[in-house]
This record gives sequence, structure tokens and C-alpha cells, in this order.
Amino acid sequence: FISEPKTVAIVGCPFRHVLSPVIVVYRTDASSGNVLISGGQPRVGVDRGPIHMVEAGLIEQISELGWKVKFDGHHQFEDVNANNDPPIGILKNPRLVSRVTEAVAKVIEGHARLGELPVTLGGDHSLAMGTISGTLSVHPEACVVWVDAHADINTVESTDSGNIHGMPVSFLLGLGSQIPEFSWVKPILKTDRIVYIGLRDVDAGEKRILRENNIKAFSMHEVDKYGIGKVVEMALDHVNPNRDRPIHLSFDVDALDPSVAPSTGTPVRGGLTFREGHFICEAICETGLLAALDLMEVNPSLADDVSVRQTVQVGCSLVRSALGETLL
Ligand code: 5AB
Ligand code: MN
Ligand code: MN
Ligand code: MN
Repeated sequence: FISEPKTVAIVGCPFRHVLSPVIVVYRTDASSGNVLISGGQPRVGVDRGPIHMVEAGLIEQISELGWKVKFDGHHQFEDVNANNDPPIGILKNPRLVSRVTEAVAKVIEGHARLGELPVTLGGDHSLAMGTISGTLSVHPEACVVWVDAHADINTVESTDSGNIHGMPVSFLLGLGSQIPEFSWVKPILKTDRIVYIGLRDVDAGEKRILRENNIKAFSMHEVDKYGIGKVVEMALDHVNPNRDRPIHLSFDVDALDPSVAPSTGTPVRGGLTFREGHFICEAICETGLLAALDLMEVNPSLADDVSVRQTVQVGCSLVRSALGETLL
């Protein structure tokens, strides 16, 4: 009897609701002297990060690790008209984000029901509202390990930017006032089932939310103090004391130091080293409990070619580590 290899489902989500800075290149027409403009504003809602990761060979790399890989193209989010989506309070593109993340939740749920391991490539981190909802609807006992420079736990009341990628955790926990556009998001995550690693840029309002709700977080201070090995062990002891709960790993590439992963929207210095980031993925893989993985915020529109290539490569290698690539 030869057992089938386990199946990974790649869910490419080239979606971003936060506009990248507009890069405009001015050229002068030699004959007329007129100024020509080339380049311009990227289309709202599109992010090429996931496309770059697949083009870099991620599917083949995962197959080589012994997985059966399902990938039927990147998700298209074209039916959402961003122009018909005025802010609610200061929340930007609320209907767009709600519809996209709801669709993603259904996709993840479908894969999880089939016993597949969904790997979501983003795209902005608001997508985790969908991925984690999908995971928890199939595995209600699952826990979340959130690796990020940021806590992404702003509520409708606390957000200063109105960028929903800074808010998915509060929606999943049911914190803050509820808005009807997001009524599909059920508060199915419990405050003691999420743990953070890598935090170093947490808004004042978020610090209060973390404190008041007793949410466990290991910032870069704890990584420096205890070392990454001990931090991962303590993090898992908190959310998964008996090592029997499925784990959803939501990895924002900006958790890594900008020298390691420069091509991301909100880089913050003083981050995880290349090895610390990989260690987290390897250690979670070793538990045998990984149920879903997000690799988010790889954003190629923000940097030069060398930085993009570096960030895409590191994104692919984090995914491989989480899926069983070992050093020996
Ligand atoms: B990311 C900030 N806290 O709410 C906010 O990259 C940043 O998904 C959010 O972690 C960063 O806008 C969101 C200032
Ligand atoms: Mn972040
Ligand atoms: Mn994030
Ligand atoms: Mn970001």
C-alpha cells in the first residue's frame, strides 16, 4: 500500500485595497519638447506578489517536497467596482474588502473540508479575515500564530489609517463596533487562541486592545531576550498547550527585517532575521499540526528589481520551510 501524498492547495490572491504609491516616470519628447508621462497608477485591487511567487517556481518547489499541489490560477476579483465603494467612517473600500474576503473564506473552507492544506499567497493582510474564517469553520478548535511587525487588531474605533489590512484580527475576534457590510464575519476566534510573534510597530489603541483582552504577544523584545526557539515554544504552549489543535500560520512578510524582505508596504526596522523567520516555519511544521498557511504582503510594486527578487525568494523559502523543507 502506497499512501497518496498529502495535498496542498495554492490560493493566489493578488488583491490589495491599499493603494501603492504612484510611480510616475516623466519623459520628454525629443522633437516637440512636450513632457510625456509613462507609468501611472496601479489598478485598485491588484497586487502582483502572488503572481511573482508562482512565477518563481513555488508550485514545482512544493511538489519536490513530496506534496501533491493543486493550483488552478490566481483568483480574480474583477466583479467588484472600487468606484462604487465610498468609505464607511474612515474605512477604505469596505464593500470591496468584504466581498473579496468572503469569497476567500469560502475557497479556504472548501479546501479544508477536502482535507487539503490551503496556502494563501497575498495580497494584503485583510485577506486573513477570509482565510482564518475558512479554517475555523472547518476546524473550530484551531489556533492562530500571527507573525507580523504589526498587530492588525485595530477596530473601527481605533484605526487611524482606515486601512483594513490593519484590522482583520479585531473583526475575527468580534471587537469594536460591528458594521453591517461585514456581517458575514463571525467572531469565531477566541482571544486565547491567537498568539503574535515579531511585533514592533503597534498603535497605542492596539496596545490597549491587546492588554484589555489579555492577548499574548511576543514582540521583538522577547525574541531578543529569549531567542526565537524559546519564543516559539512559549507561543505554542500558550495557544496549543497539548499540541493537539490544528495551527493556522498567518505570516506577514514585514515581520522580517527590511534588509531581508524589503519589498513590502509597511516595512519596519528591527525585524526577524532570515533564520528567525524560517525557524518559526520549521518549528510549526515539526508539530505536524499545520492546517493552513498565509504568506502575505509581498508587494513587488514598491521596490527595484533586486529587492523584489529577494523578497519573492524569501517568501517562497518560508513557504517551503513550513511545508517540510529541512536543512539536513
Ligand atoms: B499589515 C497600522 N497599524 O492600522 C494601520 O501590513 C499599520 O498587514 C497596519 O500588518 C499594517 O494602518 C498592516 C498603522
Ligand atoms: Mn505587517
Ligand atoms: Mn499584517
Ligand atoms: Mn502592510
